[in-house]
Amino acid sequence: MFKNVIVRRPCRAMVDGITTADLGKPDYELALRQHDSYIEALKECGVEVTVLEANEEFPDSCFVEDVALCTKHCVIVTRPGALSRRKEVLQEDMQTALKGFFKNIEYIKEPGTIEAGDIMMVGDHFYIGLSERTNVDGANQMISILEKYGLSGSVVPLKEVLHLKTGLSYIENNNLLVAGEFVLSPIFKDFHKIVINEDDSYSANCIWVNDIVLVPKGYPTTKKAIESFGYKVIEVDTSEYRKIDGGLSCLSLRF
Ligand code: CIR
Repeated sequence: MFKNVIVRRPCRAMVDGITTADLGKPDYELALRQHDSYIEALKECGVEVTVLEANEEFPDSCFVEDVALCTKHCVIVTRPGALSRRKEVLQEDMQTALKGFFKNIEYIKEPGTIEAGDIMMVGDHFYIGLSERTNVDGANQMISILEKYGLSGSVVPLKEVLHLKTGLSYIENNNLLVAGEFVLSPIFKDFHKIVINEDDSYSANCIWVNDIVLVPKGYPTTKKAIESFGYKVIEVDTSEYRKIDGGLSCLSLRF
């Protein structure tokens, strides 16, 4: 169960966020309204939502998922691989929020890089994608820290996706949403897989919050497949975040 969520309001500079999507610039006003709906949906899942103010210094700073890994026993502050995002982890309000929730705070150090969008939690185990943002040193530091707290981690080399969770979401009860390069991967063979077809691959990024699954709006096949497993689904429109390669998981820290 999750009790808390941290989000950060998108800043105006989000329109210049890092992107490979080729879908045009986000509409800032619409992005704000979508963020409101995202927060409402999270509240429906029974969590307490901490909302940090927008920070114009960092265009991608609404994607708070990447700056920290929250576990049962500690929080690990990352070291983003994207240079324009590296100092996002130092934002004072984020540090203060994390310190308010966690007694144990750990940090990934140079030359390690890691963004927590590359990390998928399955119980006490954490799968870590090796990507353009997350290097071997960052992953190894993360695994050592996890082990110190009785948790474990393992690496997953990525080929195409930005982050591990761009193509994978664990929705508990051994159920895993999978798209693209992960569909046939032997690493995930023991999960019950819900395969997302190529055209809908954006919807492989969903979040489980206390037995409710948040699904991006506009993917009825994915929604039905998840509902058929007995989950309640809430759709949230993330069209403006998609334009800068972001999805549902990227927009929050859940713990
Ligand atoms: C970036 O490229 O860093 C942002 N435009 C998107 C970050 C998405 N975050 C995530 O998948 N956890």
